[in-house]
Amino acid sequence: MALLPILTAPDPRLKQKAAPVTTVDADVRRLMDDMLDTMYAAPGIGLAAPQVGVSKRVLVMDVADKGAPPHPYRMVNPEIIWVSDDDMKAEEGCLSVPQHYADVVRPAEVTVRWLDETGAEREERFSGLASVCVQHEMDHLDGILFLDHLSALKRNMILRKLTKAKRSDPGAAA
Ligand code: GNR
Ligand code: NI
Repeated sequence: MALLPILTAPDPRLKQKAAPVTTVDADVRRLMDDMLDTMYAAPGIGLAAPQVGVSKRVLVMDVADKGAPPHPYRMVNPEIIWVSDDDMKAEEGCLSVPQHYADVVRPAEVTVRWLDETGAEREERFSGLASVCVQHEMDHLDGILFLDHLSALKRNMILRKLTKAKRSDPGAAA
């Protein structure tokens, strides 16, 4: 069990495109376990490796209802292989954009293909909150934050507040 520090915007490491994983080895498995510990502790429903300063195409998520058994996903090199024609709008937050929330429009459903923790290929169609979450996490792998889906006016307003918050409490941001 290890908790990793979560980077907050603005941080250049959150803007970088992460590199594919070449082998799903013990190090990658430990990274995903540590990311799940960090995500549950936050608490959050998803976490992408760039948020903990690791520039690899790795994400974890668990959108199970509170009280229901946990249902963690560990995804390596995920790819969206199908998107629905219809869109959905949902309010999003981000552990790297603390205390700010905004509506984002995305495809309502997506099919994702990835490697699991054993290196096996998996594929699943997601809808609802799971669809929002997996798209939000995959954006992180390409250096995209939910802020980048907003108008420049809204984005810059939030970024200015985050910069100010960091200046008055630099320890709050890793
Ligand atoms: O915990 C999280 N909640 C959330 C809510 C709505 C849409 C997306 C998310 S993901 C977020 C955790 C996070 O920042 N993952 O990158
Ligand atoms: Ni996020």
